[in-house]
Amino acid sequence: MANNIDPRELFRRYDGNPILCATDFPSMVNAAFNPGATTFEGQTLLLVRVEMRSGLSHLAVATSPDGRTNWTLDPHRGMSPEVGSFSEHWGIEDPRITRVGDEYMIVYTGFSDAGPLVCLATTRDFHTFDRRGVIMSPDDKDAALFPVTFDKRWALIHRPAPAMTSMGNHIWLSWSPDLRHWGDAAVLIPARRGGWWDANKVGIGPPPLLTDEGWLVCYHGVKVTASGSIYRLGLALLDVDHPDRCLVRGDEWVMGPQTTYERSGDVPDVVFPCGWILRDDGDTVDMYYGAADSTVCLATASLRQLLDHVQTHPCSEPTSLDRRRRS
Ligand code: BMA
Repeated sequence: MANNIDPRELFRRYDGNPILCATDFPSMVNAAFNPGATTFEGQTLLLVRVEMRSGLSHLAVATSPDGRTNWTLDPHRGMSPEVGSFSEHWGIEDPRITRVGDEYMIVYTGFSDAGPLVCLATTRDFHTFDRRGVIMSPDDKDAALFPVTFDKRWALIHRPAPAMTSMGNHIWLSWSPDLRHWGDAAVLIPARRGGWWDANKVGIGPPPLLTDEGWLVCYHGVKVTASGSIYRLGLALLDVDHPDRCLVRGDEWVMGPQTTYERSGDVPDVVFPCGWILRDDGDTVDMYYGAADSTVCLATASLRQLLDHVQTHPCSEPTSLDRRRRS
């Protein structure tokens, strides 16, 4: 399936991709994609966005002993949109899971009557979910929590969409003392402009990953072309104690749609990760992503190589927002 893939690519696609698709589900569904990922009771657990043949999505639990094979879909576990809810009226999408102690914080998109917004729910078992409500009003999506607090405040990465779309959709960071009240918002990673691969629209991928050199961030950038949008992935590194400071941002994308399953599907030319897992060897990063809004796939990288890459390929052209924040 892999077409013209350069062996020097940082992320290596799993030979068995896609690891999950619509026909793996007991009932007829349209697509399975954009999974959140974590480890739970010694297994890899994915919270998969399942789009029904109504067009609306819910989240299903899939587990595997090795994160690659023998996936089990448990029909009794997962999250459905809350019945009668304004904020989840048209479904729930794109979960990012952050583990805090033995609690899992799930930040996901609610498709509300007023547009996409950001919701938070917590769970300890992926059977029952405690909804903590809407934490960002519309239009806002692509959000993830850090697993620790900074001076007793939680930090959330999110992506509001301005009414004036020509201003660009940037990645923001907001703070909260209690996971309910959010403020002190500022742009964290601005969309670039012009011909860049991440011009005009960017959004967080998986939750930030803590490393000795800072918080490693993988984000998607969207390039609009004559035949549609291309969703690719780039890297940035945030300060360990001050995650609102971007230490370095890579200039090149590190993964883009190349295989048939990424280039063709409901939405062609999309790679869209919502979860990654650092394995016990401390270096293997398994990244789970949606391919073409149709299937669930896996790509693996070395953490050392990701960190080296972002630090040796710094952005050569800071945006005006970057320059303002540094002055
Ligand atoms: C984004 C999100 C994702 C989707 C992607 C590509 O805006 O809505 O759920 O995978 O577009 O269609």
